[in-house]
Amino acid sequence: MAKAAMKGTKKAAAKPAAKAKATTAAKVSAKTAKPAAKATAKAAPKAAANAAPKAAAKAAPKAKAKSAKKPGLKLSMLRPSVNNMTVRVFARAAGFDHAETDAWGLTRTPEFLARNPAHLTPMIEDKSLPRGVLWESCAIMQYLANKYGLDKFYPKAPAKRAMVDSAMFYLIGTLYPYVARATYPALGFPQYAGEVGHSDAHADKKSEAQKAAAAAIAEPLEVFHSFFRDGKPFIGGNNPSIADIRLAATLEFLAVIDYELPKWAKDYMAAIEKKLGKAYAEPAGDVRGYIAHVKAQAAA
Ligand SMILES: N[C@@H](CCC(=O)N[C@@H](CS)C(=O)NCC(=O)O)C(=O)O
Repeated sequence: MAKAAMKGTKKAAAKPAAKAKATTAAKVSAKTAKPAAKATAKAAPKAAANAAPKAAAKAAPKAKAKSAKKPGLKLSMLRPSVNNMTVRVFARAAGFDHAETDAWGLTRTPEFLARNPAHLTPMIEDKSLPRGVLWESCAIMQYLANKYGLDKFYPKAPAKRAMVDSAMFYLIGTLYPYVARATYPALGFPQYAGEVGHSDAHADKKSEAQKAAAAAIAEPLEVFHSFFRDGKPFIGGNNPSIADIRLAATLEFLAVIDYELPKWAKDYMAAIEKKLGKAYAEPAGDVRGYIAHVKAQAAA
């Protein structure tokens, strides 16, 4: 979404601190904090990631003091966005020591554009990346899961990983455009160029297009349930994968149009929130706060 469309919405969704430190200690820190692991995640990420502490200890005995350090992460984000919510949830659930910078009003500044010509958030900064930054929520989660060996969120086995990848590509390429067309008008976000909602068409035509998009959501939704979950609690099995985080966050937007989610989807979202706790609830609160704000405005 473009920043212009989000003007006046910041207060509703924003929390007082522009920079937030994640407090959740999770998998990453647990792995790197093992007493016998003398290598830091930075110095020997694979060793730390694969929990091969003894080998790592021999390889890098001097790094002991740093072993309890959680990986740092610089994340630029916008609070009302579910694309951003996805990475914010993941960063908390995976236990990164991350600093969030609210990019409100900054995405089109020359400084931001020089680093990220797509002007999109979420964006992470990481010196080991060829261009120093990375955007696209799914690519960010894949990269961080690869780098730190977060197999719980992104399985290593090629077949299992392929299902997670397929679910995420399907979401970004098929479900999300429907969700955007159905919800962006109500959220006050601009529609994509070339679409009815973005054109000078009569309001009736725009409303028709919005309704058609909302009606189209049911099919991919059912595919996530019957094909990707396939009787399991989550796409990832017994634990939410990065595809589950991406899906649950996306579905949050549907509340703005009072979309009647099937029971399984409501239960699924509740199960993710229960499993991830504050890691999910906190970023979700920003999106929900924004939705409550636009709904209150529409009702006034
Ligand atoms: N497919 C991308 C979408 C990212 C996106 O649309 N970001 C919007 C917020 S929802 C943004 O940063 N807009 C700011 C701008 O365009 O200036 C993802 O999943 O990360």
